[in-house]
Amino acid sequence: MTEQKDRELYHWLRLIREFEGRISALDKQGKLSGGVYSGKGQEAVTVGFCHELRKDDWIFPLHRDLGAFLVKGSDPRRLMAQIFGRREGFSKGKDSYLHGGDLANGIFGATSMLGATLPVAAGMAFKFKIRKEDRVALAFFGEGASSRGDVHEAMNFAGVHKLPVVFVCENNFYAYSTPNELQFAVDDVADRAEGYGFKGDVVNGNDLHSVLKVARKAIDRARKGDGPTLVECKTYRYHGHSEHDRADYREAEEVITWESRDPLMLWEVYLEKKKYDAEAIRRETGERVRKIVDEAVAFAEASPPAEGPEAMEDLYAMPIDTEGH
Ligand SMILES: Cc1ncc(C[n+]2csc(CCOP(=O)(O)OP(=O)(O)O)c2C)c(N)n1
Repeated sequence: MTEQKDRELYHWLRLIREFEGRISALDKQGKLSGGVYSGKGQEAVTVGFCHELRKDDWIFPLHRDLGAFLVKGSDPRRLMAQIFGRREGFSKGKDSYLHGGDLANGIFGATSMLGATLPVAAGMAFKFKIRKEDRVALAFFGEGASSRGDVHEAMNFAGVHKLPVVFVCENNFYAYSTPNELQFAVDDVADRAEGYGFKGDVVNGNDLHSVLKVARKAIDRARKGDGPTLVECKTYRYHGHSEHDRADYREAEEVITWESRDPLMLWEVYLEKKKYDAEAIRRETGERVRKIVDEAVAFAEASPPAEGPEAMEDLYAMPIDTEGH
């Protein structure tokens, strides 16, 4: 890869970390309403997959995939306004982070029912196939969500129709406090792909190089019409399930072990080994992402909340007028 590309990928990793770090701090200051679900530690997954997508592809992120919005092209200022629940956010002040999609950038909003977006992703991929468009739908979900019936239906349907969809399981070892051994009886979630008639891959989700390689293959396969892939990324969330969860169900050693596999640190080692001026890249990137996040917070804080009557807007689709009226 070129130095420019290596720097660009580092920029995304750092921007997500800075953005989420700021949200955690704002939450502690009582400035946000609604839950905050930090993906700190999982950045290489969203960067690796979203970086390989085209603008006209669609993603279906869940509660811990805020980074996917940034890499797929959302304006950081509008994303922050969404998190503040302000009028300039995607939901125009009617919701916090969780359910806001950014339709102009091909990002479908999450639903509270985990896994319920996967059949929608399969449906969108079905549309692409019917229209003979070489576009891809990509759905993120946790290993906890993988136990839902919707997930089975989506994968089965996608396998039968060989749809251009990529299913990305972020296995961070805990669904809230439920560990893997109480979640599924197979070795890997990816083992299930065989039962649906398509390929399953397991990848180190903290190593951006590995994620990029698998992501490219899965996305190319979908785009070429060779059907779905289930990719399981083994990764770890440093924070608790949400900011109020101290995550006492984990051993300190386990957390430390994973922090020593930090995706940003690994990429910094790579930049050094490539003999770039890693120190300068680190400094310049840090300054740039801090500025982006400062501006996003200032924009969000200046954005007004919605007025009462606006609560009734955008609730229903306009009826389709078949009579030409
Ligand atoms: C169907 C459903 N069951 C339970 C919940 C409550 N809940 C929200 S997040 C969560 C943990 C999900 O774990 P996982 O899917 O592994 O994703 P992670 O939070 O680890 O990223 C639970 C149980 C929910 N939102 N939807």
